[in-house]
Amino acid sequence: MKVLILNGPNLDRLGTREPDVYGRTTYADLVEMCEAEGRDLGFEVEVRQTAHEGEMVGWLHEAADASTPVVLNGAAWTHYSIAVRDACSQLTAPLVEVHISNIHQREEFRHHSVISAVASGVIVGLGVEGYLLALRWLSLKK
Ligand code: CA2
Repeated sequence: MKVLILNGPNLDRLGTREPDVYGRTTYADLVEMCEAEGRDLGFEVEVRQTAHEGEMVGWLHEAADASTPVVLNGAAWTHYSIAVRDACSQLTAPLVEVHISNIHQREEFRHHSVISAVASGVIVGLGVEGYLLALRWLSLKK
């Protein structure tokens, strides 16, 4: 079974700055970790990142049409993109929203997610391991 791991703007900069907030794992490391976890769980995992909202919406439509489970870190879009939320609400398989940092301990504008209400579940503040936990939860739903 395929799982799409979709990442929003700036997540490709992981490991290059703000290590106190996001840790030292690079985006390339994250991709490798997710692919390895996926292999162990018997998933075909594809990790993507974009700073283009329309591209993200297109990927979510692709997942909706193929009933592919999604792990989504919408990054800044989490807090304001109704377009991303509306695309998420059309998904036909589970959606796990992941945030590396604990958005509730940070600036007030990060406390609200427009995605959470349409997600199956949310993992926040557990670092990049949150992605791996999301994959494990999805493996229980197979
Ligand atoms: O904690 C998360 O995973 C966030 O989704 C990350 C977003 C932020 O806007 C959300 O509020 C919470 C930011 C992604 C940018 O990540 C960087 C990592 C390292 C260096 C620069 C940016």
